[in-house]
Amino acid sequence: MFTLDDDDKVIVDAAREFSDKRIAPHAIEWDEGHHFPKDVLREAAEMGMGAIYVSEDVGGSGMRRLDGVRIFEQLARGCPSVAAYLSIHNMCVWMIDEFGTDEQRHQWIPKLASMELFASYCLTEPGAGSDAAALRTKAVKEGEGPDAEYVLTGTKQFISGGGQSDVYVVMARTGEAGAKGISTFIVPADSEGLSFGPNEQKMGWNAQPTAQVIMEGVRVPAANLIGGADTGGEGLGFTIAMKGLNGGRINIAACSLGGAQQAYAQAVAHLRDREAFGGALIDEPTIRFTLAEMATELEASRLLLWRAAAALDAKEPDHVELCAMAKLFVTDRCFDIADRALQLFGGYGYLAEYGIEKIVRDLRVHRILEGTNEIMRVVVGRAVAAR
Ligand code: FAD
Ligand code: 2MC
Repeated sequence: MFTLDDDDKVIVDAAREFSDKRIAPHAIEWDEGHHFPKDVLREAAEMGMGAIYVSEDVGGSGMRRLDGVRIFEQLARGCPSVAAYLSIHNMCVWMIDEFGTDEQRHQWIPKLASMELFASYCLTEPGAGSDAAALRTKAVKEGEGPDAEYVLTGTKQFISGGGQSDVYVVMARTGEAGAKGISTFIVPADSEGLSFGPNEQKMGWNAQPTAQVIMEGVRVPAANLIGGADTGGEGLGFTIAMKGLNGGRINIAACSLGGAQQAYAQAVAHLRDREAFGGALIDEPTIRFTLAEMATELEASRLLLWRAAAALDAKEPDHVELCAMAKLFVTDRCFDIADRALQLFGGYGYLAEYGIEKIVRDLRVHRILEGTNEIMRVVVGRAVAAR
């Protein structure tokens, strides 16, 4: 697991080359113009990155989580925001693959894998963020048999891809209060009663939209309940959402790692060239100490991330807390690395044209979303206390 074999290298090199050629050269411009590069994401999907760890019989790439985090690290070297949207899309596709009926898998996944359709994950609400099991969006079943429908009413907050995605994977309440009363639905963008808030103005993550998803009596066929209406899909939604997030959390961490690795590499190059006090700044001992710490933390981040991804692949009993540990450690450390890279750039680090301040802005939100880093401490703390 610690070194890449020839097959691993092919995957990582392909992702790196794609990132270098198709993402990195445009990242600053996309950030400034708030441009969501759907065409480039579709090119990534042509290479198998639309459904990385999804079954091959429905068009997925059949790769491992370990491959996934390595791919997202490379893509995020080009742009953390674009890579992160792709990671959320992948999370949604995996949820349909893992928990959907065969009919749902065949109906939705081929078009999601090719990214003819884009997907968004809808858990958070204005009144329920960290306490996700308190969500209030309602789904009421009407009718029975093949004509049965669910009617969804409620608002989802901060939805990545909101307004631009074609498919919304929505967690809604079909039963009692708490986690056990939640179910997961596939809601197509053109459903009557579905609308979107304005694109939120954000500190970073500008190369993908974030918007409210508003459901006012949205009707979906009962066949859109993930897991199936006839086979007990009702009530499984919270578990489906959380299992999706285990993988989502390591993918977001991988996006932090890629951004930090890029900021670090640019800082090293800058310090080699930058002369002060009669020599190159990289020869200043305190600057070398800083770089040594950054390099060590990057390596430690990568190790924990790969460890968590391998644990998820193997469904090891402690994979939930390992994914939470990786999300907590990697997103915190890598934000700090990017911030130190900015400092090492001096005033140039603060200018948009070098791309470092963009990385800092993009990585900041990784400590908040897919479960805040305080919630990661809650998850790890519960596991520690239960031992
Ligand atoms: P709150 O839950 O109100 O938390 C406020 C503060 O209290 C935080 O610091 C939190 O850590 C702390 N806190 C809460 N509970 C505890 C506790 N028990 N112990 C200690 N501290 C605690 N959601 C989606 O469903 N889909 C998306 O696609 C999506 N994309 C997003 C994109 C962006 C750009 C952003 C900013 C958010 C996105 N989110 C998305 C929402 C994100 O997951 C939530 O913002 C996050 O889970 C926190 O919820 P909240 O904002 O309601 O904060
Ligand atoms: N993996 C698998 N199952 C899980 C799980 C996980 N990570 N977390 C919880 N569960 C299960 C848990 O085992 C329990 O099942 P059972 O009753 O069968 O034992 C059930 O879910 C309920 O769990 P809890 O009793 O722990 O629920 P609680 O309400 O106490 O809190 C908490 C759970 C705080 C961990 C959860 O609400 C949480 O993760 N909150 C953060 C929300 C979040 O991550 N939002 C991200 C939105 S997406 C996003 O930001 C994007 C950018 C896409």
